[in-house]
Amino acid sequence: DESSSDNSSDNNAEATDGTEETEEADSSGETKTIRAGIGLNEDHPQYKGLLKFKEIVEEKTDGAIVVETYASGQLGDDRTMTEALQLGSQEVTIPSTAPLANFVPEYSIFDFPFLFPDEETADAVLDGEVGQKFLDMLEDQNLVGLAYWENGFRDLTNSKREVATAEDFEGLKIRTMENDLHLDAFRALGANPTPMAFTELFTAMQQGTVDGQENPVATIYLEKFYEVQDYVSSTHHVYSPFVFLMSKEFYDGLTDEQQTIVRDAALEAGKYERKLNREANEKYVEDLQNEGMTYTEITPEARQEMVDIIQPVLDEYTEKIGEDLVQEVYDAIDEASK
Ligand code: TF8
Repeated sequence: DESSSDNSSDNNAEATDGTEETEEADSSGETKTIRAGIGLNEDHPQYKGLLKFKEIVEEKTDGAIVVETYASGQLGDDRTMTEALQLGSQEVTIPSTAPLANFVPEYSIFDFPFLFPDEETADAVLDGEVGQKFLDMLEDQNLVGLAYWENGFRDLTNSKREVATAEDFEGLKIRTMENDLHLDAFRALGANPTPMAFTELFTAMQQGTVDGQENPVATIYLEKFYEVQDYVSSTHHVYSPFVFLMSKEFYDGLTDEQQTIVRDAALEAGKYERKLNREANEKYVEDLQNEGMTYTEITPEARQEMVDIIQPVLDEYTEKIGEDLVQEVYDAIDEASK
């Protein structure tokens, strides 16, 4: 709902986990406070992963660092919270890579449809050299990327009709993340895409401003999209990583030991979050059907037709991102898939 997403200063936002503001302690420099904001609600593995991060950091630093967690877009959406980190008015957020392409254009590669064949390959590439190369690109944006977490394989939902083939996209008003590649790919499929922050999405579907959207089934179920959407298709068209971001100003102000603690905590909590996210996927599909949604399997032939239609868009973005870097990612995927 609108109220929870308004950008009230965090002095008014009540930390989701109830942690009291430690304003006075900060000024004396005894404790450091991490204001960690995410877009999804407390039921989502993204929040459970954040609580795990909080637990590890507060325990390992013996309370020298306190983590306040703000869920459900209380501090803003992916882009505005990332900007808050750049300004130093917030310390942690965990956006999808798609909106990060507005800060580092090369991040659009992660939204190449059908790039990662499965989660294991995604883990191997993201947690390896190539993944680290993309995290390093965040440094000159005043951001530190500490780890990749998992949003997941994205599926299409809409309130108009079953979508089983590329033709079925024709004319559908689809909300996309704020990412030019997503817009161009859905245009190529004949849809009518609109970029929109996640915090505005539920209302837009409720009011019929958009016919549909695309997100992993965890989000579709846990954010109750079944209340405003009738159809879901197993398009699995993009694997979305999350990036655990920390403001560079805050990170640089930590001791070497504290930097190691927050980095290791982000990695460990990320593995926990990926596990939670994956183990419930089948269940979410069943839950969505139980809530009345029609689930449409996309056949390999139908998926191949979508790939062929979108290919010219990928060729264009390969130019923009740089042939060599794109090839490096594909080589890492081939290597990991062996
Ligand atoms: C989207 C994304 C978001 C996530 C979350 C807000 O559709 O998938 O759900 O980035 O952090 O905007």
